[in-house]
This record gives sequence, structure tokens and C-alpha cells, in this order.
Amino acid sequence: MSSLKETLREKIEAHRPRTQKLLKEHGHVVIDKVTIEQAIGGARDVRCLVTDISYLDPMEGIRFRGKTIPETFAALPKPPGCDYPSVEAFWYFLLTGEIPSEQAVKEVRDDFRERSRVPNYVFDTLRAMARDSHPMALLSAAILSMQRESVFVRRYNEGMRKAEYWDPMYEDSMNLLAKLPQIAAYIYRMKYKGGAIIPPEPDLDMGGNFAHMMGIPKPYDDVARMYFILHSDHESGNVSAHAVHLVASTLSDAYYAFSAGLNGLAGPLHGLANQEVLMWIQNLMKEMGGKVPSREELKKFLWDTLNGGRVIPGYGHAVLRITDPRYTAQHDFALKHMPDDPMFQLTNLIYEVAPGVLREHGKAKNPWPNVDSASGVIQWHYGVTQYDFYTVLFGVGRALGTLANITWDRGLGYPLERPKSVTTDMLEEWAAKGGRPMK
Ligand code: CMX
Repeated sequence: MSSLKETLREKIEAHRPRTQKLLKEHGHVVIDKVTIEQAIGGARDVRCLVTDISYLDPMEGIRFRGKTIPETFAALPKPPGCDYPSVEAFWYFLLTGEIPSEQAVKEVRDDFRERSRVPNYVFDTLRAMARDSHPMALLSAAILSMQRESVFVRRYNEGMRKAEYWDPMYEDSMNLLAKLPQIAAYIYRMKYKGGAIIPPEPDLDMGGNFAHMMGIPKPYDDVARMYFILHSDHESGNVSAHAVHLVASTLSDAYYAFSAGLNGLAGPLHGLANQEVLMWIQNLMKEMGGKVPSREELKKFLWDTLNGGRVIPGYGHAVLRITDPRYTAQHDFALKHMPDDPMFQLTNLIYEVAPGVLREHGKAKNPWPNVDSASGVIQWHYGVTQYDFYTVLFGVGRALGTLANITWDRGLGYPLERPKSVTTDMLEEWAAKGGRPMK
């Protein structure tokens, strides 16, 4: 090992106890406006972001524009014969806070259709990438490859006034959203279906068209609508939403910003957890020789995971302290459409056993399932068994919330984001003094 790396290892190991001591003994000490624990611990609960698109209450879950998930599903127009609202209606609602008329939804759908042609170079880019690239890397690269299309960049270079920034951000967001389902479906068919691409069906709504391009019959169109809506937004502090907001705050365009958010979503503590859940369940089934585990066997598997230093994927949350209503919404869908599915039944068994184990383990502040816990099981049921694709579905949905947010960010002239960092020496000095007074 090089002396650089060895020296670095020594430095990190020598530094760790200082950070741990600060957290353990002085975590409550206030420095300016936050505690030492918040400064070191990922800014939990620091109220320093503003959005009106959605709000996450720890004890209730998400509200989109003031509406809970069931209220949102009930209020928005649905395509004929479908149980879930169209993504177009939801996009209108996220952007404006208003329930659109059927005519307004049709206009959004027509607008998306006109913007939906994906440039050929995007497909060339995807095909040129290594076949074993993760689908999230493919999706992020595809988005980035389209940056040259940015209307925002063109208008900015022409000398646009600040009050107009939201307009080309809206245009970029519409252009990106219109193409996203086709790009996602292309990645799926290219990677897992031998490149047998299904062309879009322009007369369908976004959810219907996505199901069609995936090659999966009804009710997968409703699965798509439900997924994209449920995964759209979770206020602004989560990594993907925050990354998009942060990058766009430099006046970077929607392509750069959304690609950055996808890269954050691809982490196992965030969106990739839906893939991890399925891998974890598959490992469990393998260990059980294919049979459904008993409660005791499941309990042991959960403990083995925790004792192996790993997290239980799909459980816990940085803000929520209840079962995630996005989990409940997917559970309700599964109960209606696939009650006898063995994986769904196993998910229910995990729900009965895992919270008790996590409580006994004593670390996770929230022992309840999050959005990622049930989502893979539904995909699996409809034949999408390639679980490394699941986060792409999350990503398509997440575009709705993040793009609505950065359009509003530019509309309200939110500034460049630039929090302040301090050094460990400073923290230790303030800890010794019992705090740093607000200036
Ligand atoms: N299994 C085991 N340990 C867990 C846990 C879980 N499901 N959830 C939290 N913990 C542990 C944390 O790792 C942390 O341990 P350390 O003190 O050793 O670091 C401790 O409990 C406290 O964590 P917390 O305050 O309850 O949770 P955080 O805000 O730090 O992290 C989250 C939140 C989601 C990353 C975490 O619960 C987790 O890792 N869950 C599993 C992965 C997952 O499902 N992620 C998806 C979340 C939803 C999404 O964004 O898509």
C-alpha cells in the first residue's frame, strides 16, 4: 500500500473518536442555529428548504399539494376504465395545486405527445455503453446526453431576465418528461428483452404508453400510473430531490440537475433499496430451499442480516415514524390484484416480524416499512423480475416532483444553495464552551 493511503488510513482512524465523542457527549450543543449532532449527522430535521409541492409529516406521511395519497387518487381524473389517475393530471396538479379538468389533462397529453420524439443519439449512447452497466447509469447517461437540447441554456445565453427563468425551465421539464418513459422502456427492452423494442403508442396516456412499451398487459398500466405518482415527491430534503434542487440552484439546466438526482437515487440507502429488497428476499428463499419461511426462520434471517452489519432493506426512514403510506397504497393494490402471490404473502409476513426485530435491535428510529418494501414484489408479479431495473421506475416517477420543484425554484428566484461548513477543531472548541452563540 502506498504511504499516501497508509497515512490517510491513520488519519481517519485517529479522527474517528473525535467525531464520535462530539456526537455522544456534545450532540445537543447549539452552534449558531443547529446542534453538533445535526451538523455531523446529515442535517436531520434542519428546516432550511422550502417547497409547496409536497410536505412530509413524520406521523402521517406525504401530502401532495395538501392532499394525502388516497385524497390525491380520489380527486384526480382517470383515463376511462382505469383505477388510478393519469400522470398528466398529476403533473398538472403538482405544478399548479389545482385539479385539472378533462380538457386540461388532454392538453397536457397532446403537449407531451408533440415533445415525445427521443433523438436517435440517445439510443446510440445507450447501445454504446457496456451491456452490464446498471440501468440507473444508463438512464442518467441518457438524460445527460440530451443536455444539448436545453431551452434554458439557449435562452440564458441569449440574455434572458431572471423573472423569465422559470419559463424555459418549464419547457425543459416538459421535454424531458415527455421522453422519459420511452427511454426507460428502451433500457428495459434493450437490456433484458434482446433489444426487441416496442415503439410508443402516441394516443395512450403516459402510464398506458409505458406499459405498452414495456410489453406488459393490463393492469400494468395502472401499476405504472400508481408507481410514478407514489414515487414523484417526498418533500425536498431527500437525496434525489435535494440533489436536483442543489444542482439547479447554480442555474444548471434540468438535464444536468435531474441526472444528478438520479445518481443520488441509485444509492442503496435511497431508491436502490427496492432492488435490495428483492435481492434480500431471493436470498431468503434460497436459504429456505424455495419454501416460505416460518416466523422463527424469518426472525433468524433478519437477525443474521443485522448481525452481518447490513440494514434490512425497505425498512426505516429518515423522517417517517409510521408505516409509509406509499407502502400501504401498494399493499392495497396487491391485495386487490394479487392476494395469493407467494412473494406478496412473504412481504406481509416480513411486515409482521421485521418491526419487532428492528425494535429489539434498538438502532433504527423507525422500524416500519418504507416505499421500497412492496414495490419490487408487484413488479415481479407482472414479470419484471430483473430487479436492478426497479430504481429506474422510481426515477421516472421522481422526475415529476423534482422538475416541478426546480420550475418553481426559478419562478421564485431561489438563490444558489450554499450552507456553511465548520472544522472539527471549531466544533470541539464550541463544545468545550457549551455552544457557539448566534451572531
Ligand atoms: N436496518 C438496520 N438498521 C437500520 C435500519 C434498517 N432498516 N434503518 C436504520 N437503521 C440503523 C441506521 O443504519 C443507523 O445505524 P448507525 O447508528 O449504526 O449508523 C441507526 O439505525 C439510526 O438510523 P435512523 O436515524 O433510524 O435512520 P437514518 O435516517 O440514518 O437512515 C434510512 C434512514 C432509510 C437510510 C435507513 O432507515 C436505512 O438504511 N433503511 C434501509 C434502506 C432503505 O430501505 N432505504 C430506502 C428509504 C426510502 C427511500 O429513500 O427510497
